[in-house]
Amino acid sequence: MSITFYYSARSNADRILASLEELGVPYEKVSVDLRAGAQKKPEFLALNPNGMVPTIVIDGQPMFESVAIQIALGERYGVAKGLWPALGSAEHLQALTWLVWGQVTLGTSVMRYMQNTSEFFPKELQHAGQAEAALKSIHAQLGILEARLSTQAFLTGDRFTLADLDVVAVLGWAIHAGKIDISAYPKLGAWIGTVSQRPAMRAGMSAT
Ligand SMILES: N[C@@H](CCC(=O)N[C@@H](CS)C(=O)NCC(=O)O)C(=O)O
Repeated sequence: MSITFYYSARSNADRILASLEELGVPYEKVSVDLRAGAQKKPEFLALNPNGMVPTIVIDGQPMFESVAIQIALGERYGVAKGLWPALGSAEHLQALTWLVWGQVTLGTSVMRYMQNTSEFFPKELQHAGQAEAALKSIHAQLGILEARLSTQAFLTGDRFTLADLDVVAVLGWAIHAGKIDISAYPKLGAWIGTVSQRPAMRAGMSAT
C-alpha cells in the first residue's frame, strides 16, 4: 500500500487527514502552499487539474474531490477496521447517503452562508437576503440531523463511521467560523461532542 496525501491546513483536506489518522494507515503527507500558488504548478496540475487540495495518490493512482477520497479510503481500508460499512449492507447505503448529504446539501448551505457573511469573502459580493435564505436552509438541515440522531447514536446506526467524521467537520466550520447556533439541537450537540473528542479528529482539525 502506498498513499501520498497533498494537504494544506485549514482546508477541505483536514477531513481527509482526520480519516487517514482514524484509519491508522501509513501515508506520506505533502504540504501544498496555497498562498504561494504551489497548487497551480504543472506537476501538481498533472495530479489534479483543478489545482486544489485535497489530492491523493493511492498505489500510484491520483484522485481528487474530498467526498470521492473519503469513500475510496473507507472502502479500501475502513471496512476491516469497522470504520466503514461493508458493501451490500444497509449501513453502507446510509454511510454513502449521509456523507454526500453532508457535503452537497448541508455543505452547500453552509458555504452560501459563509460567502454572504464571512470576512473571508468579499464584502461587496455579500447579500443579506442570500445569507438569510442560507441560514434558513441550515436550520432545516440541522433539524433533519437532530431527528436522525434522536433514534440512533451515529449517522449509520450504533457505530461511528467516517461519515460521522466528515459531517462533523462541516458542522465544525459552520459553528466556529460561521457562528451558527446549535443550542436548539441537543442530540446533535452531544454527537458533535463525542465525534470531536476522537484523537484522529483532533489531530485532523489542529494540524499545521
Ligand atoms: N470540491 C473540492 C473542493 C476543494 C477546495 O475547494 N480546495 C481548496 C481549499 S479548501 C483549494 O485547494 N483552493 C486552492 C485554489 O483554489 O487555488 C473538494 O471537496 O475536494
